[in-house]
This record gives sequence, C-alpha cells and structure tokens, in this order.
Amino acid sequence: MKLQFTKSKRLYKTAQGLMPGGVNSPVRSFNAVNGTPVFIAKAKGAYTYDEDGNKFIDYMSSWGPLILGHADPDVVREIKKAAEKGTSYGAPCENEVSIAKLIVKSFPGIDMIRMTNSGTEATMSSVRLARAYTKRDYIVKFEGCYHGHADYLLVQAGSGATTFGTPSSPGVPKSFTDKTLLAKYNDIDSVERLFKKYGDKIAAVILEPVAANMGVVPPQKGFLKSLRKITKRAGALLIFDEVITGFRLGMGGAQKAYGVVPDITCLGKIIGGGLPVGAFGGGKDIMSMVAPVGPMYQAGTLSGNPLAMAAGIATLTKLNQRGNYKKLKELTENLVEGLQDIITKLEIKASINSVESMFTLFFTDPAPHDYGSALTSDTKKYSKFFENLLCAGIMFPPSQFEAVFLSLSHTERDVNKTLNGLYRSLKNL
Ligand code: KE4
Repeated sequence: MKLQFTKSKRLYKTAQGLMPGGVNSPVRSFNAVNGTPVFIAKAKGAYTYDEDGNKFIDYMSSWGPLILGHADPDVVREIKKAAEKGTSYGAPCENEVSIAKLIVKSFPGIDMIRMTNSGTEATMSSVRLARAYTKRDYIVKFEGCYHGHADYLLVQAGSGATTFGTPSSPGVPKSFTDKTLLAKYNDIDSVERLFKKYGDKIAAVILEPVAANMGVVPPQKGFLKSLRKITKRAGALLIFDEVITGFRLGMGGAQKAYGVVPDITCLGKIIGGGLPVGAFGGGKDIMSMVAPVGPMYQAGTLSGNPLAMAAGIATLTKLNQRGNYKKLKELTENLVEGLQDIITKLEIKASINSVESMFTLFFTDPAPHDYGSALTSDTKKYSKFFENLLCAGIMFPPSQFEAVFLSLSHTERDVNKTLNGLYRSLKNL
C-alpha cells in the first residue's frame, strides 16, 4: 500500500531552501536511504504521526532517548511543572542535584558529574579532561565508533585501519587529528600496537562499549577487560562513551553489564528524556580537574537546564521501576527471534546483532564484529527494505549503520504487527 507524503514533500522543499539538506541533523535527511524525509506532526507512546496523517510504529526513538516512549505522561507533566517555574536561571537549581544523585548512584565509574547540552559536548570535554589529567596529547578511538562531531573525534579511517586518523570532514585541519590514533573494534592487537609505539604519550582510549554507530556491534568476550588492563598499565584513561548505552543496557549502562569500570563516562540521550542533554563524569580525583575547582575549562549557558533535568529525573525514576528492563529485553527478543525466523525462511543474506533493547538487521552475513565487516552490508538493499517498511507503517532508522530501539510503550501487538510488516517488506525486496 502506497502512503501519501504530500505535505512532507512540500515542507521538505521549503526546508531545503532554509536549512542545509532541509534538516538540522544529517541522518534525518533520509539521504542514506535515498528517500524524502517524513515530517513528524506528533508522537505518543510507540507511535509517530506525520504531517500527512500517516501513523508509524516508531523504532527510531529519536535515536535513543525515548526509552519510555513518546510524550510519556509523567515526563510531560514534570516538564510543564518546571516550565511554569521558569525555563533557565543561569544559577544552580535542585533538579541538577537530584539528577546528579541518580546518575552517581547508578554508575560504578561516576562519583561526580558535569551536565552538558549534547553528547558531542560530553565526549569533547571528556577528551580535554583526559589530556589535562594525564598531561598527554594522543587519544585512541576506534574505526566506526561515533562520538559526536568534535574536530579531533570526527575521524574515520578510510579503507583499512591507519594509525593516523584522516579527518572525515573538510574544515578539520590535519594538525587537529594528528594526535588521534585509530584502532579496530574488537581487535585488541591493534590497540597493543599503538601502545607499543605511543604508550606513554596516550592520554586516553575512547569507545562505545557496545558500538551502535556502525550498526549494533557488541564487544567480543574479554575485549573491554583487555582495554581496561592495557590503559591501566600505560597510565592512560579509559573513556566509555555511553551516550547510547547509558540507561539503555540497564541502570548502570554497559560498565555494569560487562563489569568493566572506565575512568570517565559520557552520557546523553535517555538522561534528558528527549530534551537537549549530555554529561561526563568520573572519579573525584579526575573530576577535580574541571573548572571552577580545577584548571580545565568547560562551561555551558544551558547546562543542567531545569526543564531537561526535570525530563531526565522523570525518565530515570520511571525506568528504574522493577521489571522494566526485563520487559524491554523480552519484547526485543521476541521481535529479534521472529525476524531471524523470517530471514532464515526467506533465505535472505542478512544477520542481526542485538543487545538488550537495541538491535540492527545487517544485509550481510555473518553478523559484523567491526567496522570493516559492517561495511560489507548491502546498503542498497537496506534502502529498499526501509522504504517497504515505511509504507507498511513501520519506521526503522533511515540508515543501515544505526540501531533499532524498543521502548516501554511498545506492546506484543506492536511486535506482531511489525513482524508482519517485516515479512512483507523482506519478501518484496
Ligand atoms: P549528540 O551531540 O548528537 O547529542 O551526541 C553525539 C553522540 C555521542 N556518542 C554516541 C555514542 C552517539 O551515538 C552520539 C549521537 N548519535 C547519533 C545517532 N547514532 C545522533 C543522531 C544524529 O546525529 O542526528
């Protein structure tokens, strides 16, 4: 059944004359799936409704934050209450203390936290902090891991891992990425080689403890533990970018799930309940480097904004109710198992990586274990699949290299409808 996107198309045409690509963030442009972006008019629970009145079962979840579902009544109530008391004070408020308590209580690696306005600010500040604390300049990141768009992190090796990152965006001078070393995810030898050559110059290793920006790629057994050992031995810091995994994999994120405690943790998305937020935190000794206590400068006009904090507190409080993570995991397992049956039955060259309530269907087989293997996915097939699914009223992420997210608003009925849509979409590839 062909859906109508007349109003979205018209809005998109106007938007393209006003914003680059008609969007405020590239992935929303649907360029990766050769489509026209759908303009959303409203969202409620597991559903989004576009400007043409089409309804979708939403698995984008705004790229991760909406783990309760859209317009959760408790979250909306707390945002309204906060807004009636003013939107920003430029002074500390109790909401910042409350969310800091919740985060510190949940994460083994966080004794102190600094709020920011985005995940990019969080990771950018965490690298500056690691460099300030260790007085070293080099950092190690992994091919295929995305940490936001700070210059020295916007580095993606071309084909094959090179030890020096090549800027993946014009406007980033070579000198800005000369100290960014690249390793391969799940390849501990590629990290060892860098430490052998640069050991005492490396300030930190930063990674997504479960990669989700090359599609979902979990850490292989022992990988995180080895990174912890290598960095400790070399006097370098270990930074977990838990912007996606924080509160997604459980109340203590990946560091609790995998039992590996980093020196610095970056958070975002879920802790803002859909409002602009980020955060970085660590032990008291490291965090005492941060201004105004320490010399490392970091700031933000709207950091710790009372509305974003209210949304975050409401989200984390509700999320922490007994049985919620078990429910999310079981619902996801039902969807993933059903999808696996479909790709087996239809003999489609595809595979799934799934962790807790997020997964990716890759059009490649076997399931990717790093960026190189993720890149073998057939992105043309993904585009066709995405479009078929959209016309079936189901919204997956408009890119092969992103994650599908479930929320507490999704029901078994939604999952069954989704499996029917998946079967038809894959059959008609
Ligand atoms: P933001 O600056 O977009 O709030 O966060 C950057 C970031 C940092 N770390 C990780 C692990 C992230 O996934 C992100 C942002 N994620 C992307 C999609 N996977 C956001 C979507 C977008 O760019 O519009």
